[in-house]
Amino acid sequence: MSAPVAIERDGSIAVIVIDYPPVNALAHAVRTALLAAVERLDADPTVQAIVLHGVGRNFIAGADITEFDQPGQPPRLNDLLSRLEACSKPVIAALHGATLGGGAETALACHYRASASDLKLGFPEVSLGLLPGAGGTVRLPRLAGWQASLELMTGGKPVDFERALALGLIDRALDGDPRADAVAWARELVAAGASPRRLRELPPPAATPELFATWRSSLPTAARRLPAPGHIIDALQAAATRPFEQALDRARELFEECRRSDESRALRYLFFAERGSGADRDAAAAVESAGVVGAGTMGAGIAISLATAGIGVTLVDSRPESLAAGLARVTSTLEGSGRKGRMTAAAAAAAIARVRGAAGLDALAGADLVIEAVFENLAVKQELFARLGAMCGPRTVLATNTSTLDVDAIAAASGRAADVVGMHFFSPAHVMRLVEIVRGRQSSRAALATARAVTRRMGKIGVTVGNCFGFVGNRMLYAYGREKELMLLEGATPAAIDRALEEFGMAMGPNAVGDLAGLDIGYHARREWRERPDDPRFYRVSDRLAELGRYGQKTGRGFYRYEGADRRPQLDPEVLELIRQEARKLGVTEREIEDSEIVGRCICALINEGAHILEEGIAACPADIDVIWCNGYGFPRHRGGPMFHADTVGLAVVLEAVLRYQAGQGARYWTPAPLLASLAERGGSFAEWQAARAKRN
Ligand code: 3H9
Repeated sequence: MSAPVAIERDGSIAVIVIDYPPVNALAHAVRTALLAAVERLDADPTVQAIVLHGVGRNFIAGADITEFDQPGQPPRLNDLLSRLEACSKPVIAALHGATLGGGAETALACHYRASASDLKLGFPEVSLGLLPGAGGTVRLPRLAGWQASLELMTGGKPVDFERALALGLIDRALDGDPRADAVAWARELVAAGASPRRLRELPPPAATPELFATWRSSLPTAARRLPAPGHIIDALQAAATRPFEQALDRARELFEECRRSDESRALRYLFFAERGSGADRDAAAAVESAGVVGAGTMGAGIAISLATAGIGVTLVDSRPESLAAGLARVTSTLEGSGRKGRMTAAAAAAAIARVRGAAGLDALAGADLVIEAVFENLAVKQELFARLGAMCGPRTVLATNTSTLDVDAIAAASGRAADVVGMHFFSPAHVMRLVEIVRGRQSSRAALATARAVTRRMGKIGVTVGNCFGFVGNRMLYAYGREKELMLLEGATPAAIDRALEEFGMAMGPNAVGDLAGLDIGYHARREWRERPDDPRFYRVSDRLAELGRYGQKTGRGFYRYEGADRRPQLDPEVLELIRQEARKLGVTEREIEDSEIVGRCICALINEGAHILEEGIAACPADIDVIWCNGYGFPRHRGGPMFHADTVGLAVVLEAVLRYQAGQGARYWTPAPLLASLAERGGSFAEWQAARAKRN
């Protein structure tokens, strides 16, 4: 590997070149070399100005996140940036691409900022449970003001070139090669006698305490429960009231508190877990054309995702009215994205043009990939795969979007099981990033690699899982849902259950989720599940509601009642009465159920099922389970996912809870998974278990 930092000369202009793939993170080696370069060039009388340039697709993507698990090694980024800012010659940052976190802070410590138009400048630290800890909270307000600083840092979203220019963050636009243009501008600055401009020498703009108080109280509830957003506001407030150095020290202290928090550990873990283990070892086939069978909500969502990724799509539905509705949904959704600025109007029009409709499957004969999204019924899917298997070309990968059915049974019907995989999308498919890629018994490595590559190309997170009822996500959901249904019969109201789990951090309580997804969907899936528990209490309340036509939001009634324009969920005494009747019929005695039991039973059920899934090899590692639950089921990201959460609270604590529920509820659902029991007994964790396995392989 070449040196992470090099010095190149262009006459009296020196260029510090950072070349540290993949994203020029400010790792220890980079900081050390950068500091040495600055010292050397500052002392060199032949140098008149310095340009800071990042090789590759971006300037600097921030601090090296892998280093945050250990105490920092000098030089600290703060000290390096203070030295850079103190340089006696003009230092010019040549920005392009991702300029994030510590990268943006580096740009602010430079005296001048020039940028190419592909800039994405921002402070995403909050999404890692951190705050900009290398002077960003003190320097940015001096340039962009308080409002923009609060917005950028508590929101974490980067700004593009135009917004950065409007905020005064950019002094000069670079039209051609960023490095060469920045050197030319440095020469102009020298000729004009420009001297270093240090943000630390500017006073902070005026601010009132109310400004920060208002911003604090306007944070969303979920953000208010976490340390980082509040700490960011504290750091900015310190920058408004204290001298520069003291404000820097305060930001550094607050950063350290965040870095050590469980929330930040969890979010950093997810950052890497979601990126998987890097490049795929198996080669994927190129996918230029795809077919989607079934033009319902799911099929249309999948078609939108494929088309947005630049893949030509044929959407097939034998019912003309369904096909027309599906195509109309594709067009209106993409047009809406163009209008709302989620993509350019030209990109939306291009994506719309990539989707065409067809009534018959023969239109798919030459497709590279076909994804089925028809009614969730095994016989229907088997019949379809038999036809697809016979009619598609030998290179076509066939994917089923089933959420619970047996992928092997569907694959067998195709007559070419090696080409068949599961691709389980989540609804709405064009929004949700998760795809479970299901490995059938005979799925070829190439077919799986192709499904993973297409998933990545759509900007989604693909997790490869084994085949069983519900795969990873829905199988665990059944354990979680089973407990909440039992607790309904035992006396917890739907609202009490939802509130307790939302307090824990779930994006939505399970009863509200059921109403949103449609209680009929789960009802039908359970009828298709041959090995479902033979227990009259199992999903009794959901089943009764579905049988009464109370499907949830779409019928205006489910666990809750939805009335009025805002369709806010309202308690429904009829549902409470129905639950009491069902409990009486089943002989379940009602009792007071505390929030801690609601959360404990639902979350321990998830963890115990997750441990079974790991033992069976259905999930390759605990991180895969966590990625699935945080991206598909609204598990709180700041807890890192169910398996990370289990490690955080301690497996002995989880085991003790499982045994307590066993004593109260019986062993039917509450037998500890052997992996959980053995790890807990020897003081281990899922993370250690995974590390030991990775070492062996
Ligand atoms: C910070 O700066 C704190 C300071 O305020 C204070 C310090 C005192 N570190 O995402 P990709 C790896 S906090 C280490 O697939 P893309 C990533 O794991 C930091 N590694 O590419 C992956 O590895 P692999 C604030 C990093 O093109 C590879 O690079 N900054 C880092 O889709 C490619 O990543 C951020 O939060 C890092 N900082 O997106 C920015 N960044 O190939 C985080 C990436 O082994 N980064 N990697 O799987 C990003 O948002 C995206 O990676 C980026 C590129 C937009 C840059």
